[in-house]
Parts: sequence; C-alpha cells; structure tokens
Amino acid sequence: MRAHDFDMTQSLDDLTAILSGNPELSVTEPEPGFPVIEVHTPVSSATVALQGAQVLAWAPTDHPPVLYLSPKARMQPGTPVRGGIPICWPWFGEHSEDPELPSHGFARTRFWELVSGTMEGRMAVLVFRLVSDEVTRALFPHDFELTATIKVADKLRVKLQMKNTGEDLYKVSCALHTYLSLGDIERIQLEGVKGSHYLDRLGGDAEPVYQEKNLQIKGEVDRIYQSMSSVLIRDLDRYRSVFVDKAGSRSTVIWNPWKEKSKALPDLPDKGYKEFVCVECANAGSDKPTLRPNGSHTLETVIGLRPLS
Ligand code: TA6
Repeated sequence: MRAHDFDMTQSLDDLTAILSGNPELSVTEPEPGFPVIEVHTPVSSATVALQGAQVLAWAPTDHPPVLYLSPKARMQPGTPVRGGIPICWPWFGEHSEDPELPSHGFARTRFWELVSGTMEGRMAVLVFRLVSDEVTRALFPHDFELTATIKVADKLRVKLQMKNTGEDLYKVSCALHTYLSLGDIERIQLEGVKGSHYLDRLGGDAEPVYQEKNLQIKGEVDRIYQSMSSVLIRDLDRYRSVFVDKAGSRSTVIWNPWKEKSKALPDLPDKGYKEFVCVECANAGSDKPTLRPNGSHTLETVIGLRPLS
C-alpha cells in the first residue's frame, strides 16, 4: 500500500460540521493527520479514531478505563494502533495465501468516512463507512460497503455491517479485536468458554482442544474458541467484572502475548501483557461468513461493567 492510500477523506472542518450541535462530541488530532472524535456524555467517555473507525478508549464516568490502549501505540496513518477495538476485516490474522498482505486485513489502517455523529438521549451514536476502491481491490478483488455503528453510553456497542455490493460471492473472516484493560492478568478469571472447544494458534491450529474449566491466564494464550457465548472477566484486582456480549459470531478469540512477545512487540511495553487481555468477537477459524451479491452479515459486540458478584 502506498502512502497516499492512507489519506484522510474528510477535513477537520468537515468532521466538525458533521458533529455540530452536539457539545458532547468534538474532533481533535492527538497526532498530526490522525483525527479522533472525543465523546463525553453524562455517563461515559470515549475516543474513536477516523482511521479504522477504531474505538481507542471507553470508560463509564468515574471508572478506570475498560479498554486497554498501549502507551507505546503509534498514531500515524497506515499503522495499526495497539489497543481499543481494531476492526479486522476482510481476513483475520495472516492472509491465507499471501503472508505479505497486512495482518488482520486493511479495514483498520484505512480512514473511514464519518457519516453521522448524534446524541440519542444520553447515548452518543457515531456512524462510519468504508467502501471498496482501487486500493482495497488491489488487496481484495471484491466490492463491499462496511458500516460501523458505535454507541457510547453506560455500555459500549460496536456493530460492523458488511455488505457485498459486487457481482461475485465471497467469504470473509473478521474480528472486533477488543483489548480489555485489567488490573493484573494473573488476578482474573475468564468465564464463558468452559465446555467449548478451541483451536490453539500456538499449537498449529491442529485438533480442537476441550476447555474444561473457566480460563485463568498463566502464559501466552492465542486461541479461537468455537463459541457463541458471552464472556465475563472477573477482575479481582480492580474488584469489578467486565462483560463482553456478542451477536453474529460463532468464534471468540482470546489472546495475551505474555512476557516474550510483549518484549518483542515495539508498540507494547515489556510488561504490557500484565494489563490486558483480548476478547475478540470474531468470525474466524471455520466460522467464515459467505457474502452473496447484495448479501450482508453483521458482527456486534457489547461491553460493560458488572459488580464483582
Ligand atoms: O487475535 C490474536 C492475534 O491474531 C495474535 O496472533 C496477535 O498477532 C494479535 O492478533 C495482534 O495482531 P497485530 O497484527 O495487531 O499485532
């Protein structure tokens, strides 16, 4: 992909005009050429980047962050941002035929168009769109229209609608690659995958492995669970639970890089692994939706807090 492939499609004035009339919504540039929308409602705050329509931060008022954003995340056009909720599309992980193509597809490193920004009562609603063009067709020879709807209130809801606007049928794999912020990775219990099977991406995706108990993370984990269930993270350090509900997904990816990979990733602190776990609502592994001409699929995640019952 060339540099201008990552050009912004709307000016700061365009973005400000779309958000006008809503004091809860504003546009800033944490880095030159990398605009984000700041959301401040009575019940929560969020930051959403135009690149990738990526939620970078969300927290209910008076609560620590619910999403993790690496302090070493790079906010420059064309570079994936380590944290928040990257939208991985039209493939999850490495491209199945060409490992030279960008990991997790191109949706997360393209600027999406802000279609609207409104308030519905105390909830902010942001709608972004990404439509196929010659840049995407060079990587993925099909036509599509993606719409990301982000609803910010006492819960965070991210909905990805993917429509085949072309003449040919194709399959996709994708994920809402959510980084959840934790007090201490070694003091959590992850509920919701017990009794399901997973593909262990560290073990070469061989045979599915049965998950006997709730998951505690004591080392590198990179698994695609064949599950439609919600996940609940009991965070004993922060004395709260975080729930991750989903729709349109038959696979949940759980990832933590642990010590060695944390050190190897330039946009993650050496001890970054201690502060997050990824719980990704996905269509991955054998769960690959087929999009027929004019057909569509919707992947959605809803994230919120619960008392540590
Ligand atoms: O979702 C898990 C995973 O596929 C891991 O294998 C790891 O590569 C992670 O995503 C992060 O990928 P990224 O391309 O954002 O560094």
